[in-house]
Amino acid sequence: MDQVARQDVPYEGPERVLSGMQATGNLHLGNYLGALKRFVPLADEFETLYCIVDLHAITEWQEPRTLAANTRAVAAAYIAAGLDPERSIIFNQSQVPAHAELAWILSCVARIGWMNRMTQFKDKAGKDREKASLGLYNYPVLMAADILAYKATRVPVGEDQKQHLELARDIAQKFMNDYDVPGFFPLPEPLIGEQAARVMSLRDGTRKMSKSDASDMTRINLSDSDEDIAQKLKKARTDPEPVPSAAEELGRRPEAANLLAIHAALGDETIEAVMARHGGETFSAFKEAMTARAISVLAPIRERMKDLLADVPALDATLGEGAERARAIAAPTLAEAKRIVGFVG
Ligand code: AQP
Repeated sequence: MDQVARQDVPYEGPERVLSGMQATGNLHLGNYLGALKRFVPLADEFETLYCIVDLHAITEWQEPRTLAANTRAVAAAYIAAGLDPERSIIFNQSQVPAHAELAWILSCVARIGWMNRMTQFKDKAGKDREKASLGLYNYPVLMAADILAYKATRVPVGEDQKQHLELARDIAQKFMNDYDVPGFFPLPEPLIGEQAARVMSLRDGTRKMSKSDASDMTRINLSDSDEDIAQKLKKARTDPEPVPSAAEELGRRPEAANLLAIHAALGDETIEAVMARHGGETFSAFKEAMTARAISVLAPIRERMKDLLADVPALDATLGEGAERARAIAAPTLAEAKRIVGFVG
């Protein structure tokens, strides 16, 4: 990333937290441990906005009815995981036009050279890059707009989003430099968890757990039944050695390290504590403990999601109210950005 000269004018607005998740499919344990679980305590400390990023979702093809269902499923997951829509602003991005409008302005600030370095685009577009949508390429600029429209100062994300956050900071800084408006935007800080910042596939400890992985056995979905959870953990790949008991072993044993990290994060304890208790056991014994813990955490979320999804009008009303509150925060920032750029009206 080209370094953008930093101006030494601090941002003086309020602290604000924003994050989002795509409505591209079932949320999984990686989304939960890497991001969603961490959203909840932040609401005690800060003004929080959590969106369902449906504009981002269509950067890859989404069947319209499935997109609508997935949008509601993510909203339900937010609430089921413990977010209170009275305290946190929960909404879907497409209901707030400021995201797309600011994204256009910021697209004209971001440089193609910066965008070409984004590893997520390279991963998602794969070899057939010419056929990827322009939206997929521009995804990180829209993400910068999501954050900067609210002048959010902190963004809880999994480790895979770190590069996009750095880009958002560079875009904010270049906007302020180009238009000579120091301190207009904050330089948002990623909040990356110490635990489970990168949950890996259950079938390959070197690949990230992902919604778009063709095999459902690679991930635990928040909608999975107890039986599914048990089955997936039973089949999770391990190695022939017993459960590790020392940190030095973890580097060469990615699948074992991943299971230990998941178990630790689900129980809010350290990997060291898990190794002290389970080190030397067989994986089948450890997986039983893991299954019990995973079900005890995930089953209540799943059941609450089902209840919430049974009342679609209520869920849509919650999203509508959230969007109204979000529009009220974003509107003055967008109006000011337009004025700064020189737009009339
Ligand atoms: N495996 C993961 N470990 C930790 N955190 C993760 N996140 C995603 N996967 C992991 C975090 O979850 C948040 C929401 O992600 P997203 O839905 O916006 O998009 P994503 O990162 O592209 O998630 P997926 O599941 O990998 O989707 P696909 O398969 O569509 O690419 C983010 O904070 C992300 O860091």
